[in-house]
Amino acid sequence: LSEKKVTVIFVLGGPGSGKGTQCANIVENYGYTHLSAGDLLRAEIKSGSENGTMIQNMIKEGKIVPSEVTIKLLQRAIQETGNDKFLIDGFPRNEENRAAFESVTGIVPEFVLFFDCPEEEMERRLLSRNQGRDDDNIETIRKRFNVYMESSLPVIEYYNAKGKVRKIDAVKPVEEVFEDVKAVFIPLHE
Ligand code: UP5
Ligand code: MG
Repeated sequence: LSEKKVTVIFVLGGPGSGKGTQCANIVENYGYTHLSAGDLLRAEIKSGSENGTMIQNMIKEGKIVPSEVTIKLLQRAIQETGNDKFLIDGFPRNEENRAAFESVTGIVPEFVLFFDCPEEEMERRLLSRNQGRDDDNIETIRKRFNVYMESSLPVIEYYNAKGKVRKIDAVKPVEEVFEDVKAVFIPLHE
């Protein structure tokens, strides 16, 4: 992996802040490959892997899956595509994720796209998503919010201190949020 020069943007923000929605828009317009860590973990459960039950239990509790599991899935996905630029959505979620990814892959993100959204709006979105996700119930949503505040926000703070965070107001309608996202990407692609 290290000999292949890849560009990585971490897409972070709370549960239901719109990471997946906006990544789909970015892919359409700017040719990145979207890797959602949560989607990769959910696919791993479905595949019947030996880690499946452990992953399922952790997601149900809103806990962060051990980084070696998630990093292996991300590395495999990066290697499988022919692309050289990636949006990594929903990872790293804690300081250990962040440090392990950097040391295992040698990849440092170009920047962090941060979707900033109030909790009550995120809760409303998650409760009305209706895609049958095991973690979209009020008990698990509360746990996800707590883990986000305690473990994931410090990662965003870490990158913010390095001047690497591009913060987006994510409470607006999808199209308006994407206008702000474009303002971040246009200068990189002209
Ligand atoms: N929606 C989106 N944008 C909107 C807008 N501007 N206005 C109104 N509605 C909007 O959006 C959520 C819903 O809101 C959708 O119905 C959408 O239409 C609507 P979405 O784009 O799906 O938001 P997203 O931020 O992607 O929400 P998601 O629920 O996927 O975020 P999480 O971070 O909670 O979920 P993730 O899949 O990343 O992780 C799930 C779990 O996996 C974690 O809790 C954890 O247990 C585990 N995990 C790990 O352990 N390690 C990892 O590295 C990653 C995940
Ligand atoms: Mg998502």
